[in-house]
Amino acid sequence: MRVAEAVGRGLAGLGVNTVFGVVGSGNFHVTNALVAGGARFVAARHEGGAAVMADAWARTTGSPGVLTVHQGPGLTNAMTGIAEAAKSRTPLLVLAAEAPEIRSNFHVDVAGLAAAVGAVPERLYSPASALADAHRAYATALGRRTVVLALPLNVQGSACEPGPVPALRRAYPTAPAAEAVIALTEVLRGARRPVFIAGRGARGRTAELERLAGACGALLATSAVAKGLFRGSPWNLDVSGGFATPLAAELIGDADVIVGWGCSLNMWTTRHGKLIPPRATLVQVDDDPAAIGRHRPVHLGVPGDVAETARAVADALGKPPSGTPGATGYRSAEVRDRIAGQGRWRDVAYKDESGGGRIDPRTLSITLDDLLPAERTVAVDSGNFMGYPSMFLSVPDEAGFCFTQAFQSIGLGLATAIGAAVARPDRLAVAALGDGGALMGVSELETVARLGLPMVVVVYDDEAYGAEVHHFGPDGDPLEVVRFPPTDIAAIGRGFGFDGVTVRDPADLAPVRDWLDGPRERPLLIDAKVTAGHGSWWLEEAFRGH
Ligand SMILES: Cc1ncc(C[n+]2csc(CCOP(=O)(O)OP(=O)(O)O)c2C)c(N)n1
Ligand SMILES: [Mg+2]
Repeated sequence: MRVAEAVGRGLAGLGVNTVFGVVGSGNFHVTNALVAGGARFVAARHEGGAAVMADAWARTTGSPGVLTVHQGPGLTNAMTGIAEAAKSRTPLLVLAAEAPEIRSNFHVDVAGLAAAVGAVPERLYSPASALADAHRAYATALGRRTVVLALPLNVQGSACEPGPVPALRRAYPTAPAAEAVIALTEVLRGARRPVFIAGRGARGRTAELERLAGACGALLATSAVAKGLFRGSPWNLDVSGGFATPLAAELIGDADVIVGWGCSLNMWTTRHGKLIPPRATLVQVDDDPAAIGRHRPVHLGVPGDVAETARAVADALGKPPSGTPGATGYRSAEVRDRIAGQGRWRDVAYKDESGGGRIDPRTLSITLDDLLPAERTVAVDSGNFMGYPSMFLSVPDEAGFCFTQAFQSIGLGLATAIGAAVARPDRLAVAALGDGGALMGVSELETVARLGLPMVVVVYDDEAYGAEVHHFGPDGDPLEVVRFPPTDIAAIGRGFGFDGVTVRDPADLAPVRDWLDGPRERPLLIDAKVTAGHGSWWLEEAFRGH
């Protein structure tokens, strides 16, 4: 058997069941071997899309994503998606064919490219070691790393004897140190207004965090990537950071203890530190000790798995002695009523600026929130518009929001929705894009139609790179380079096999209701011509980091 086939079958034997990619000569055999081993291959139209689909699939399922690309341009096309995955610590294995001969037109420095964007370079070193090499690469990916495995063409084509697939050593959760548990218990026992901010490392650990939060009276918030984690709790403040509601910002700003759980507490989650009150005790719990204090100094760092730490501290807290403030903490009837009344962005009054053939993006988002089924997965691209869907569209849980924004690249939103849709076919995928990001990633509209995904693509179309318009417009700079003539994106959608609707007014959304009523045979593209009178406050915040 050739190495390419042995590696593909070996990976399928490790449980790889879904693979994204674009196939050329260098990854043809390994991809077919994965398929022969039982995996589903999802063909994208651009490797940038394929990489993001694999990333989003991994985020949504919790299992490592797998991407396969052709040598040279196949890998360079995928680099933006690989960078996003690496920055997000997505478990992702990239099978990158490699032309090892320097005189080959396809030759690039695969390991150098991987390292340059923070991915882990790996390699099939020889026919004899190939299976063990692939196995090691997959195990590294399982530990929440993005791994680029170079598959040199000469090694791929050599014969090898496939041995048995060794069992994977899974990374087990790390228990927190006893002293750290005592220290965090003391902090929470003395807390009067504790707030938990949960990040991606807390996904799937809602029950343990809610139990501990109940025991110490903490309010609950998440970073943007973990939106939905505390859905349904009366103490849920939703997202902390640029997307926080005025009420969430006020209550977090009044906290005396803030605990980040599997959350980096970066500039976005803390509004460049402004959301963290200077007198608050800041704690960070993370299973990666290197993540603790990386973005902000903390008073107490607890290396350990989120669920194990929350369980241990809840046990240690026990029943609070009666009359101690820790018994109710921040959870007063008044706070609960305020969250119930003002806890969502749609509860915040605004002046509808729709008119003149353009719809206010807030009105658009609120109307869609009412129309779309609750069982949805929302994926959001980058740009000035990005806060509207992120803030106004509710999601069923943390798997219902896929936010590939660590690299702040535009053009990833559609592929994100595709990867999430493949992972969760039971949910309606909603891709929220700007016109710039939509047209950058446009080739994957064909993938949506070909796969028969019942997706809704909403384009917040201001006929501009709105982020740049609003960033530089106030300074009086010329804006011709970031403005575009009107484009009929609904017609483009129809060309790819979508139903296409142009929306200039809330009444134009009636066909969306009809589409949702069924049979949803074709995906739906909504080209919403949105008002663009002013920029968004969350982007001003994000630009501070540039
Ligand atoms: C790949 C990439 N190129 C350029 C940028 C710079 N950029 C940030 S936002 C933006 C505009 C996006 O336009 P659009 O998708 O229409 O969203 P809008 O800002 O208009 O709401 C651009 C060009 C980027 N973030 N990523
Ligand atoms: Mg735009």
